[in-house]
Amino acid sequence: MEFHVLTIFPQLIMQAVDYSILGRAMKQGIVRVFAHDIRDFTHDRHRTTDDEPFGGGAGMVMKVEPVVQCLEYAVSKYGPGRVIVMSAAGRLFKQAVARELASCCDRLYLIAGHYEGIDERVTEHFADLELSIGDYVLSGGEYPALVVIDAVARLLPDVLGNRGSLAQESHEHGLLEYPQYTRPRDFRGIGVPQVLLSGNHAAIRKFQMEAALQKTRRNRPDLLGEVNGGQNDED
Ligand code: 9D3
Repeated sequence: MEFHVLTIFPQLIMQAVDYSILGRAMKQGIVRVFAHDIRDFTHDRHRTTDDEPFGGGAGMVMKVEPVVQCLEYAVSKYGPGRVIVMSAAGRLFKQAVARELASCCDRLYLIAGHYEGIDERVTEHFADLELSIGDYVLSGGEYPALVVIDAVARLLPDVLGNRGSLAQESHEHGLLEYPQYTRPRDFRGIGVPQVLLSGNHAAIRKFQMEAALQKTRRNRPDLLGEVNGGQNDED
């Protein structure tokens, strides 16, 4: 699968992508990542990619021409694909979206803006989807694009040595993961739950289910459809 990131920081994308499972998947040829420099598609002496917003307001907006020309160049060279604008105002990127993209797309174009946002004409006329990775303010779409690439790439057959459906397991049952422990059994007097050392597999499963439920209740009551006291969620 090919991921094409349109950005003014192409080196950031390529350097980040060399690490972890993505680096391996890329060497295996399962995943290919390209970073296209939006600045290469400016035509003025200062290589300007942003401008003041019509209607006023703080900050700068990424200009439509360099972004669209960059996209058209990449599409003409590599072929068509799903076009996604990374935006704080996008639809929330969830595991289900990652699964959908992994199964239905061979080539993704991820437009990562910087500044206060991208000229809406890019989103409205040249993109299929607008995605946010969560309710917090970042300074650009570069890390969000990397998040999408990582989440989608690890679902592809043969990435991670796959394990195919195992890679999807974590959020599938709607609970958070149960806590895990490894050696040593005693770290500075802090032990591990006895039952995990018991060899009683039925008891172990039961403990893990209860621990997962307890953790979900504490950290993500929204996943259980319970009322959140306003402690953990927004901001
Ligand atoms: C005027 C309000 N703006 C700043 C408070 C909105 C805004 C514009 C541009 C907020 C962030 C950004 C830059 N962020 C992204 O491009 C972005 C993003 C994010 O900030 N959070 C979560 N997901 C994403 S995807 C792209």
